[in-house]
Amino acid sequence: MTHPMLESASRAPARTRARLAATALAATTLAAAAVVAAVTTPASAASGLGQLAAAQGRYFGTALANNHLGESAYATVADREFNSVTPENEMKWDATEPSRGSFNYTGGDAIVSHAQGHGQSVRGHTLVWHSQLPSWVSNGGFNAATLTSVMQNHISNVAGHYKGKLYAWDVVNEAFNDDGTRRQSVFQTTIGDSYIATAFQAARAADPTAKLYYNDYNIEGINAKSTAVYNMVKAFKQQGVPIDGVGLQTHLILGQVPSDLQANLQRFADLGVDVALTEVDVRMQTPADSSKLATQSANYAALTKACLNVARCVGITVWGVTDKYSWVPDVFPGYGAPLLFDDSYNAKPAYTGVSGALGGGTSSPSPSASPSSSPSSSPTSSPPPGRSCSATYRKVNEWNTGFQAEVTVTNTGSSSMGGWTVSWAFPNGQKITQLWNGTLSQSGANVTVKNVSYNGTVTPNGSTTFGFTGDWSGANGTPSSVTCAAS
Ligand code: 9MR
Repeated sequence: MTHPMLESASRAPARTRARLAATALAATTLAAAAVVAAVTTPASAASGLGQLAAAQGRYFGTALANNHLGESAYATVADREFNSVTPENEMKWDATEPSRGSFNYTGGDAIVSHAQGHGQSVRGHTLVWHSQLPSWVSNGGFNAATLTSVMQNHISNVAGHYKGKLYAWDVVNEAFNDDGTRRQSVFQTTIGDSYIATAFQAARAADPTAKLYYNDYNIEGINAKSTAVYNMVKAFKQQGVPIDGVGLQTHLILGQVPSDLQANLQRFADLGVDVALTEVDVRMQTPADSSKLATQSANYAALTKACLNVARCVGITVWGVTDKYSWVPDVFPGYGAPLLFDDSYNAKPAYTGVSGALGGGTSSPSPSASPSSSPSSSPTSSPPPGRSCSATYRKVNEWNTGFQAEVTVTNTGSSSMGGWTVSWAFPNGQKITQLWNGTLSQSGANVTVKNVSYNGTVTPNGSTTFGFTGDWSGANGTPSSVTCAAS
Protein backbone atom coordinates (compact mmCIF):
# COMPACT_ATOMS: atom_id res chain seq x y z
CA MET A 1 0.00 0.00 0.00
CA THR A 2 1.53 3.32 -0.98
CA HIS A 3 0.71 6.41 0.98
CA PRO A 4 2.56 9.35 -0.53
CA MET A 5 4.12 11.47 2.15
CA LEU A 6 2.15 14.55 2.96
CA GLU A 7 5.28 16.61 2.45
CA SER A 8 5.38 15.67 -1.22
CA ALA A 9 3.66 18.87 -2.21
CA SER A 10 3.98 22.43 -1.04
CA ARG A 11 1.85 23.54 1.87
CA ALA A 12 2.40 27.18 1.12
CA PRO A 13 -1.18 28.07 0.14
CA ALA A 14 -2.57 26.37 3.22
CA ARG A 15 -0.03 28.07 5.44
CA THR A 16 -0.92 31.41 3.99
CA ARG A 17 -4.55 30.72 4.71
CA ALA A 18 -3.76 29.64 8.26
CA ARG A 19 -1.79 32.80 8.87
CA LEU A 20 -4.63 34.89 7.54
CA ALA A 21 -6.97 33.10 9.86
CA ALA A 22 -4.71 33.85 12.78
CA THR A 23 -4.33 37.54 12.09
CA ALA A 24 -6.64 39.43 9.78
CA LEU A 25 -9.66 37.35 10.62
CA ALA A 26 -9.17 37.29 14.36
CA ALA A 27 -11.50 40.18 15.04
CA THR A 28 -14.24 39.03 12.69
CA THR A 29 -13.94 35.53 14.11
CA LEU A 30 -14.82 36.76 17.56
CA ALA A 31 -17.74 38.74 16.25
CA ALA A 32 -18.92 35.78 14.18
CA ALA A 33 -18.66 33.43 17.13
CA ALA A 34 -20.79 35.79 19.19
CA VAL A 35 -23.47 35.87 16.49
CA VAL A 36 -23.49 32.09 16.22
CA ALA A 37 -23.78 31.73 19.97
CA ALA A 38 -26.70 34.15 20.01
CA VAL A 39 -28.76 32.38 17.36
CA THR A 40 -28.26 28.75 18.32
CA THR A 41 -29.66 26.89 21.26
CA PRO A 42 -26.96 26.71 23.91
CA ALA A 43 -25.79 23.38 25.27
CA SER A 44 -27.68 21.32 22.70
CA ALA A 45 -25.77 18.08 22.29
CA ALA A 46 -25.01 16.99 18.77
CA SER A 47 -27.51 14.80 16.99
CA GLY A 48 -26.53 13.13 13.75
CA LEU A 49 -23.30 11.17 13.66
CA GLY A 50 -22.30 12.30 17.14
CA GLN A 51 -25.41 10.81 18.63
CA LEU A 52 -25.04 7.57 16.68
CA ALA A 53 -21.43 7.26 17.80
CA ALA A 54 -22.36 8.04 21.40
CA ALA A 55 -24.81 5.15 21.31
CA GLN A 56 -21.79 2.99 20.55
CA GLY A 57 -19.79 4.55 23.39
CA ARG A 58 -17.72 6.61 20.93
CA TYR A 59 -17.52 10.20 19.76
CA PHE A 60 -17.70 11.44 16.18
CA GLY A 61 -15.85 14.69 15.66
CA THR A 62 -14.63 17.20 13.14
CA ALA A 63 -11.78 19.62 12.74
CA LEU A 64 -13.29 23.04 13.30
CA ALA A 65 -11.93 26.32 11.94
CA ASN A 66 -12.84 29.54 13.68
CA ASN A 67 -12.77 31.59 10.53
CA HIS A 68 -15.69 29.58 9.08
CA LEU A 69 -17.94 29.55 12.13
CA GLY A 70 -19.61 32.74 10.99
CA GLU A 71 -21.01 30.90 7.97
CA SER A 72 -24.33 29.60 9.19
CA ALA A 73 -24.39 26.42 7.09
CA TYR A 74 -20.92 25.52 8.36
CA ALA A 75 -21.88 26.03 12.00
CA THR A 76 -25.25 24.31 11.55
CA VAL A 77 -23.74 21.14 10.11
CA ALA A 78 -20.84 21.14 12.57
CA ASP A 79 -23.14 21.43 15.55
CA ARG A 80 -25.80 19.04 14.28
CA GLU A 81 -23.47 16.23 13.31
CA PHE A 82 -20.47 16.23 15.64
CA ASN A 83 -20.02 15.83 19.39
CA SER A 84 -16.28 16.41 19.40
CA VAL A 85 -14.15 19.07 17.75
CA THR A 86 -10.45 19.58 17.09
CA PRO A 87 -9.25 23.12 16.41
CA GLU A 88 -7.80 22.87 12.91
CA ASN A 89 -5.07 25.47 13.46
CA GLU A 90 -5.94 27.57 16.50
CA MET A 91 -3.94 25.71 19.17
CA LYS A 92 -0.76 25.19 17.17
CA TRP A 93 2.51 26.80 18.24
CA ASP A 94 2.44 29.58 15.62
CA ALA A 95 -1.01 30.60 16.85
CA THR A 96 -0.44 30.25 20.59
CA GLU A 97 3.16 31.46 21.08
CA PRO A 98 4.06 33.45 17.96
CA SER A 99 6.94 35.10 19.76
CA ARG A 100 8.85 33.84 22.74
CA GLY A 101 6.87 34.06 25.97
CA SER A 102 3.97 35.88 24.33
CA PHE A 103 0.87 33.71 24.35
CA ASN A 104 -2.33 34.16 22.38
CA TYR A 105 -5.38 32.03 23.08
CA THR A 106 -7.95 33.99 21.08
CA GLY A 107 -8.67 31.38 18.44
CA GLY A 108 -8.42 28.39 20.74
CA ASP A 109 -10.66 30.00 23.35
CA ALA A 110 -13.31 30.74 20.72
CA ILE A 111 -13.32 27.08 19.63
CA VAL A 112 -13.55 25.82 23.21
CA SER A 113 -16.35 28.21 24.03
CA HIS A 114 -18.26 27.23 20.90
CA ALA A 115 -17.81 23.55 21.71
CA GLN A 116 -18.96 24.01 25.28
CA GLY A 117 -22.07 25.77 24.07
CA HIS A 118 -22.92 22.88 21.77
CA GLY A 119 -22.22 19.82 23.88
CA GLN A 120 -18.97 19.01 22.08
CA SER A 121 -15.80 17.78 23.71
CA VAL A 122 -12.47 19.15 22.45
CA ARG A 123 -9.29 17.40 21.32
CA GLY A 124 -6.38 19.81 21.71
CA HIS A 125 -4.06 19.90 18.69
CA THR A 126 -1.07 20.13 18.95
CA LEU A 127 1.70 21.01 21.42
CA VAL A 128 4.95 19.88 19.74
CA TRP A 129 5.16 19.69 15.95
CA HIS A 130 7.82 20.58 13.37
CA SER A 131 5.25 22.39 11.21
CA GLN A 132 3.45 25.65 11.94
CA LEU A 133 6.35 26.23 14.29
CA PRO A 134 7.48 29.85 14.50
CA SER A 135 10.98 30.51 13.23
CA TRP A 136 12.05 31.83 16.63
CA VAL A 137 11.87 28.16 17.66
CA SER A 138 12.99 26.38 14.49
CA ASN A 139 15.83 28.82 13.75
CA GLY A 140 16.53 30.00 17.28
CA GLY A 141 19.88 28.28 17.52
CA PHE A 142 19.05 27.07 21.03
CA ASN A 143 21.15 24.43 22.76
CA ALA A 144 19.50 21.27 24.13
CA ALA A 145 18.88 22.63 27.62
CA THR A 146 17.36 25.86 26.38
CA LEU A 147 15.18 24.25 23.71
CA THR A 148 13.96 21.76 26.32
CA SER A 149 12.91 24.57 28.59
CA VAL A 150 11.35 26.49 25.68
CA MET A 151 9.30 23.38 24.88
CA GLN A 152 8.36 22.74 28.52
CA ASN A 153 7.38 26.36 28.96
CA HIS A 154 5.19 26.24 25.84
CA ILE A 155 3.47 23.09 27.04
CA SER A 156 2.99 24.29 30.57
CA ASN A 157 1.45 27.56 29.41
CA VAL A 158 -0.78 26.25 26.63
CA ALA A 159 -1.91 23.01 28.28
CA GLY A 160 -2.14 24.92 31.57
CA HIS A 161 -4.41 27.53 29.98
CA TYR A 162 -6.82 24.81 28.84
CA LYS A 163 -6.44 22.68 31.97
CA GLY A 164 -9.61 20.71 32.69
CA LYS A 165 -11.33 21.87 29.50
CA LEU A 166 -10.03 19.38 26.95
CA TYR A 167 -10.77 15.73 26.47
CA ALA A 168 -7.34 15.06 25.00
CA TRP A 169 -4.15 16.64 23.69
CA ASP A 170 -2.10 15.61 20.69
CA VAL A 171 1.08 16.19 22.66
CA VAL A 172 3.56 15.32 19.92
CA ASN A 173 2.64 15.25 16.25
CA GLU A 174 4.38 13.57 13.31
CA ALA A 175 7.75 12.76 14.91
CA PHE A 176 8.58 9.79 12.66
CA ASN A 177 9.53 9.30 9.02
CA ASP A 178 7.81 6.66 6.91
CA ASP A 179 10.81 4.33 7.28
CA GLY A 180 10.43 4.35 11.06
CA THR A 181 13.38 6.63 11.81
CA ARG A 182 12.91 9.84 13.72
CA ARG A 183 12.05 12.94 11.72
CA GLN A 184 14.93 15.39 11.89
CA SER A 185 12.93 18.23 13.43
CA VAL A 186 14.64 20.90 15.46
CA PHE A 187 13.51 19.09 18.62
CA GLN A 188 15.04 15.82 17.45
CA THR A 189 18.32 17.25 16.22
CA THR A 190 18.80 19.52 19.23
CA ILE A 191 17.45 17.48 22.13
CA GLY A 192 17.49 13.92 20.78
CA ASP A 193 15.03 11.06 21.22
CA SER A 194 14.15 12.06 24.78
CA TYR A 195 12.18 15.16 23.75
CA ILE A 196 8.99 13.16 23.21
CA ALA A 197 8.93 11.68 26.72
CA THR A 198 9.79 15.09 28.16
CA ALA A 199 6.87 16.63 26.28
CA PHE A 200 4.43 14.04 27.63
CA GLN A 201 5.67 14.60 31.19
CA ALA A 202 5.22 18.35 30.83
CA ALA A 203 1.71 17.87 29.42
CA ARG A 204 0.66 15.60 32.28
CA ALA A 205 1.95 18.11 34.81
CA ALA A 206 0.09 20.96 33.11
CA ASP A 207 -3.25 19.16 32.65
CA PRO A 208 -3.62 15.93 34.62
CA THR A 209 -7.07 15.10 33.20
CA ALA A 210 -6.51 15.46 29.45
CA LYS A 211 -5.75 12.18 27.68
CA LEU A 212 -2.29 12.49 26.20
CA TYR A 213 -1.86 11.29 22.61
CA TYR A 214 0.94 10.70 20.17
CA ASN A 215 -0.50 11.54 16.71
CA ASP A 216 0.81 10.72 13.22
CA TYR A 217 -0.12 9.91 9.60
CA ASN A 218 0.67 6.80 7.56
CA ILE A 219 0.47 4.70 10.73
CA GLU A 220 -2.97 3.23 9.93
CA GLY A 221 -1.63 -0.05 8.59
CA ILE A 222 1.06 -2.27 10.04
CA ASN A 223 4.26 -0.88 8.51
CA ALA A 224 7.71 0.40 9.45
CA LYS A 225 6.40 3.73 10.70
CA SER A 226 3.52 2.36 12.79
CA THR A 227 5.86 -0.28 14.21
CA ALA A 228 8.32 2.42 15.26
CA VAL A 229 5.48 4.27 17.01
CA TYR A 230 4.32 0.98 18.54
CA ASN A 231 7.78 0.34 19.93
CA MET A 232 7.96 3.83 21.39
CA VAL A 233 4.55 3.48 23.07
CA LYS A 234 5.51 0.09 24.43
CA ALA A 235 8.72 1.54 25.90
CA PHE A 236 6.79 4.50 27.36
CA LYS A 237 4.37 2.14 29.10
CA GLN A 238 7.27 0.14 30.51
CA GLN A 239 9.10 3.28 31.66
CA GLY A 240 6.05 5.00 33.14
CA VAL A 241 6.06 7.85 30.63
CA PRO A 242 2.50 9.23 30.74
CA ILE A 243 0.83 8.35 27.42
CA ASP A 244 -2.87 7.57 27.10
CA GLY A 245 -3.51 7.23 23.42
CA VAL A 246 -2.33 6.99 19.86
CA GLY A 247 -4.00 9.07 17.16
CA LEU A 248 -3.98 7.66 13.65
CA GLN A 249 -4.59 10.65 11.41
CA THR A 250 -6.06 8.54 8.58
CA HIS A 251 -5.50 10.85 5.61
CA LEU A 252 -6.31 8.21 3.02
CA ILE A 253 -6.45 7.91 -0.75
CA LEU A 254 -9.63 6.54 -2.34
CA GLY A 255 -9.65 2.75 -2.30
CA GLN A 256 -6.68 2.49 0.03
CA VAL A 257 -8.03 1.72 3.48
CA PRO A 258 -5.33 -0.58 4.86
CA SER A 259 -6.75 -4.09 5.22
CA ASP A 260 -4.93 -4.42 8.54
CA LEU A 261 -6.31 -1.17 10.04
CA GLN A 262 -8.32 -3.03 12.68
CA ALA A 263 -5.44 -5.35 13.56
CA ASN A 264 -3.16 -2.35 13.88
CA LEU A 265 -5.61 -0.50 16.13
CA GLN A 266 -5.88 -3.64 18.23
CA ARG A 267 -2.13 -4.07 18.65
CA PHE A 268 -1.83 -0.51 19.96
CA ALA A 269 -4.83 -1.01 22.25
CA ASP A 270 -3.22 -4.17 23.58
CA LEU A 271 -0.35 -2.02 24.86
CA GLY A 272 -2.85 -0.38 27.23
CA VAL A 273 -3.59 2.86 25.38
CA ASP A 274 -6.68 4.26 23.72
CA VAL A 275 -6.67 4.69 19.97
CA ALA A 276 -8.56 7.15 17.79
CA LEU A 277 -8.84 8.07 14.13
CA THR A 278 -8.01 11.75 14.44
CA GLU A 279 -7.95 13.47 11.04
CA VAL A 280 -9.89 11.30 8.64
CA ASP A 281 -10.32 12.19 5.00
CA VAL A 282 -10.42 10.05 1.86
CA ARG A 283 -9.21 12.05 -1.11
CA MET A 284 -9.97 11.32 -4.75
CA GLN A 285 -8.96 12.75 -8.09
CA THR A 286 -11.44 15.45 -8.92
CA PRO A 287 -14.00 15.77 -10.31
CA ALA A 288 -15.93 13.32 -8.18
CA ASP A 289 -18.36 10.96 -9.88
CA SER A 290 -20.90 8.49 -8.58
CA SER A 291 -18.56 5.55 -8.77
CA LYS A 292 -15.79 7.29 -6.82
CA LEU A 293 -18.32 8.53 -4.28
CA ALA A 294 -19.60 4.98 -3.80
CA THR A 295 -16.06 3.72 -3.22
CA GLN A 296 -15.48 6.56 -0.79
CA SER A 297 -18.64 5.61 1.09
CA ALA A 298 -17.45 2.02 1.40
CA ASN A 299 -14.04 3.24 2.57
CA TYR A 300 -15.59 5.43 5.28
CA ALA A 301 -17.83 2.55 6.36
CA ALA A 302 -14.82 0.23 6.59
CA LEU A 303 -12.73 2.56 8.70
CA THR A 304 -15.69 3.28 10.98
CA LYS A 305 -16.28 -0.43 11.49
CA ALA A 306 -12.60 -1.03 12.18
CA CYS A 307 -12.80 1.48 15.02
CA LEU A 308 -16.06 0.06 16.38
CA ASN A 309 -14.54 -3.41 16.40
CA VAL A 310 -11.76 -2.33 18.75
CA ALA A 311 -12.98 -1.68 22.28
CA ARG A 312 -10.34 0.98 22.97
CA CYS A 313 -10.97 2.91 19.75
CA VAL A 314 -12.68 5.85 21.43
CA GLY A 315 -13.75 7.92 18.46
CA ILE A 316 -13.33 9.22 14.96
CA THR A 317 -12.63 12.78 13.81
CA VAL A 318 -12.95 13.87 10.20
CA TRP A 319 -10.58 16.62 9.11
CA GLY A 320 -13.19 19.21 8.24
CA VAL A 321 -16.91 19.82 7.97
CA THR A 322 -17.11 20.32 4.21
CA ASP A 323 -15.11 19.61 1.06
CA LYS A 324 -15.27 23.35 0.44
CA TYR A 325 -12.58 24.09 3.04
CA SER A 326 -10.52 20.92 2.99
CA TRP A 327 -6.73 21.29 3.08
CA VAL A 328 -6.39 18.58 0.41
CA PRO A 329 -6.64 20.53 -2.89
CA ASP A 330 -4.07 23.07 -1.64
CA VAL A 331 -1.50 20.38 -0.94
CA PHE A 332 -2.41 17.69 -3.48
CA PRO A 333 -3.38 19.52 -6.67
CA GLY A 334 -5.97 17.55 -8.64
CA TYR A 335 -7.26 15.82 -5.51
CA GLY A 336 -10.18 16.78 -3.30
CA ALA A 337 -13.71 15.92 -2.22
CA PRO A 338 -12.39 13.97 0.78
CA LEU A 339 -15.04 14.64 3.43
CA LEU A 340 -18.65 13.76 4.32
CA PHE A 341 -20.34 16.95 3.10
CA ASP A 342 -19.86 18.50 -0.33
CA ASP A 343 -19.14 22.15 -1.13
CA SER A 344 -22.85 22.98 -0.67
CA TYR A 345 -23.16 21.11 2.63
CA ASN A 346 -25.11 18.23 1.10
CA ALA A 347 -24.42 14.91 2.77
CA LYS A 348 -22.44 12.69 0.39
CA PRO A 349 -22.71 8.91 0.06
CA ALA A 350 -19.77 8.80 2.50
CA TYR A 351 -22.10 10.23 5.14
CA THR A 352 -24.49 7.33 4.83
CA GLY A 353 -21.51 4.98 4.78
CA VAL A 354 -20.56 6.28 8.22
CA SER A 355 -24.08 6.48 9.63
CA GLY A 356 -24.87 2.96 8.44
CA ALA A 357 -21.67 1.63 10.03
CA LEU A 358 -22.57 3.41 13.27
CA GLY A 359 -25.85 1.54 13.36
CA GLY A 360 -28.03 4.38 12.12
CA GLY A 361 -30.13 4.45 9.02
CA THR A 362 -28.81 5.08 5.57
CA SER A 363 -30.83 8.22 5.00
CA SER A 364 -29.30 11.66 4.69
CA PRO A 365 -29.65 14.04 7.60
CA SER A 366 -32.79 16.12 7.92
CA PRO A 367 -32.31 19.77 8.83
CA SER A 368 -34.06 19.40 12.19
CA ALA A 369 -32.90 16.46 14.26
CA SER A 370 -35.50 15.41 16.80
CA PRO A 371 -34.44 15.17 20.42
CA SER A 372 -35.30 12.14 22.47
CA SER A 373 -38.88 11.91 23.76
CA SER A 374 -39.72 12.22 27.42
CA PRO A 375 -42.71 10.02 28.18
CA SER A 376 -44.00 9.82 31.71
CA SER A 377 -43.02 6.79 33.73
CA SER A 378 -45.54 4.13 34.65
CA PRO A 379 -45.59 2.62 38.13
CA THR A 380 -43.28 -0.33 38.59
CA SER A 381 -44.61 -3.62 39.92
CA SER A 382 -42.75 -6.57 41.47
CA PRO A 383 -40.64 -8.39 38.94
CA PRO A 384 -41.83 -11.78 37.76
CA PRO A 385 -40.00 -14.65 39.50
CA GLY A 386 -36.47 -15.24 38.24
CA ARG A 387 -36.18 -11.79 36.74
CA SER A 388 -33.71 -9.29 38.12
CA CYS A 389 -31.17 -6.82 36.83
CA SER A 390 -28.41 -4.49 37.90
CA ALA A 391 -27.22 -1.22 36.42
CA THR A 392 -23.81 0.45 36.46
CA TYR A 393 -23.25 4.12 35.75
CA ARG A 394 -20.09 5.30 34.00
CA LYS A 395 -19.05 8.82 33.10
CA VAL A 396 -17.56 8.68 29.60
CA ASN A 397 -16.51 12.25 29.11
CA GLU A 398 -16.78 15.61 30.83
CA TRP A 399 -16.18 19.18 29.80
CA ASN A 400 -16.81 22.57 31.34
CA THR A 401 -20.58 22.49 31.62
CA GLY A 402 -21.50 19.23 29.95
CA PHE A 403 -20.84 15.55 30.26
CA GLN A 404 -21.58 12.23 28.69
CA ALA A 405 -22.31 9.04 30.59
CA GLU A 406 -23.56 5.55 29.94
CA VAL A 407 -25.45 2.99 31.98
CA THR A 408 -25.07 -0.73 31.42
CA VAL A 409 -28.04 -2.87 32.35
CA THR A 410 -27.24 -6.50 33.11
CA ASN A 411 -29.69 -9.36 33.48
CA THR A 412 -28.72 -10.91 36.84
CA GLY A 413 -31.70 -13.28 36.91
CA SER A 414 -32.19 -16.82 35.71
CA SER A 415 -34.67 -16.05 32.95
CA SER A 416 -34.87 -13.65 30.10
CA MET A 417 -36.33 -10.26 30.93
CA GLY A 418 -38.71 -8.45 28.61
CA GLY A 419 -38.08 -4.95 29.86
CA TRP A 420 -36.19 -2.87 32.42
CA THR A 421 -36.48 0.35 34.34
CA VAL A 422 -33.40 2.07 35.75
CA SER A 423 -33.60 4.86 38.33
CA TRP A 424 -31.23 7.13 40.17
CA ALA A 425 -31.00 10.55 41.77
CA PHE A 426 -28.34 12.99 40.61
CA PRO A 427 -26.41 14.35 43.59
CA ASN A 428 -25.57 17.77 42.11
CA GLY A 429 -28.55 18.94 40.07
CA GLN A 430 -27.34 17.51 36.78
CA LYS A 431 -29.85 17.62 33.94
CA ILE A 432 -29.98 15.19 31.03
CA THR A 433 -30.17 16.99 27.70
CA GLN A 434 -30.32 14.04 25.34
CA LEU A 435 -30.62 10.29 25.83
CA TRP A 436 -30.41 7.38 23.42
CA ASN A 437 -31.33 3.69 23.61
CA GLY A 438 -33.91 4.39 26.31
CA THR A 439 -36.94 6.52 27.17
CA LEU A 440 -36.25 9.20 29.71
CA SER A 441 -38.21 10.89 32.40
CA GLN A 442 -36.45 13.35 34.69
CA SER A 443 -38.14 15.23 37.48
CA GLY A 444 -35.74 17.39 39.48
CA ALA A 445 -32.89 15.15 40.53
CA ASN A 446 -34.82 11.95 39.91
CA VAL A 447 -34.21 10.11 36.68
CA THR A 448 -36.06 7.09 35.32
CA VAL A 449 -35.06 5.38 32.10
CA LYS A 450 -37.00 2.55 30.52
CA ASN A 451 -36.01 0.30 27.66
CA VAL A 452 -37.08 1.07 24.13
CA SER A 453 -38.70 -1.55 21.89
CA TYR A 454 -35.48 -3.03 20.60
CA ASN A 455 -33.44 -3.44 23.79
CA GLY A 456 -35.93 -4.59 26.43
CA THR A 457 -35.26 -8.29 25.95
CA VAL A 458 -32.03 -9.30 27.65
CA THR A 459 -30.99 -12.91 28.26
CA PRO A 460 -29.47 -14.06 31.61
CA ASN A 461 -25.98 -12.54 32.07
CA GLY A 462 -26.57 -10.47 28.95
CA SER A 463 -26.41 -6.69 29.01
CA THR A 464 -27.43 -3.62 27.10
CA THR A 465 -26.28 -0.02 27.36
CA PHE A 466 -27.95 3.35 27.07
CA GLY A 467 -26.18 6.68 27.02
CA PHE A 468 -26.84 10.34 27.47
CA THR A 469 -25.39 13.80 27.55
CA GLY A 470 -26.19 16.25 30.32
CA ASP A 471 -25.44 19.63 31.83
CA TRP A 472 -23.76 20.18 35.17
CA SER A 473 -22.35 23.02 37.19
CA GLY A 474 -20.40 23.14 40.41
CA ALA A 475 -19.95 19.40 40.74
CA ASN A 476 -20.73 16.34 38.67
CA GLY A 477 -20.85 13.49 41.17
CA THR A 478 -21.78 9.92 40.32
CA PRO A 479 -25.17 8.80 41.70
CA SER A 480 -24.66 6.82 44.90
CA SER A 481 -27.16 4.15 43.93
CA VAL A 482 -28.56 3.12 40.57
CA THR A 483 -31.44 0.68 40.79
CA CYS A 484 -32.74 -1.65 38.12
CA ALA A 485 -36.16 -3.32 37.97
CA ALA A 486 -36.76 -6.17 35.51
CA SER A 487 -40.11 -7.06 34.00
O1 9MR B 1 -5.81 21.44 7.95
C1 9MR B 1 -4.68 22.16 8.35
C2 9MR B 1 -4.40 23.30 7.39
O2 9MR B 1 -5.42 24.29 7.48
C3 9MR B 1 -3.05 23.93 7.68
O3 9MR B 1 -2.76 24.91 6.73
C4 9MR B 1 -2.00 22.85 7.69
C5 9MR B 1 -0.63 23.39 7.95
O4 9MR B 1 0.34 22.40 7.94
O5 9MR B 1 -2.33 21.88 8.68
C6 9MR B 1 -3.50 21.22 8.39
O6 9MR B 1 -3.74 20.21 9.34
C7 9MR B 1 -2.74 19.21 9.48
C8 9MR B 1 -2.77 18.74 10.91
O7 9MR B 1 -2.61 19.81 11.78
C9 9MR B 1 -1.71 17.68 11.16
N1 9MR B 1 -1.80 16.60 10.22
C10 9MR B 1 -1.88 16.95 8.81
C11 9MR B 1 -3.00 17.97 8.59
C12 9MR B 1 -3.13 18.30 7.12
O8 9MR B 1 -1.98 18.93 6.66
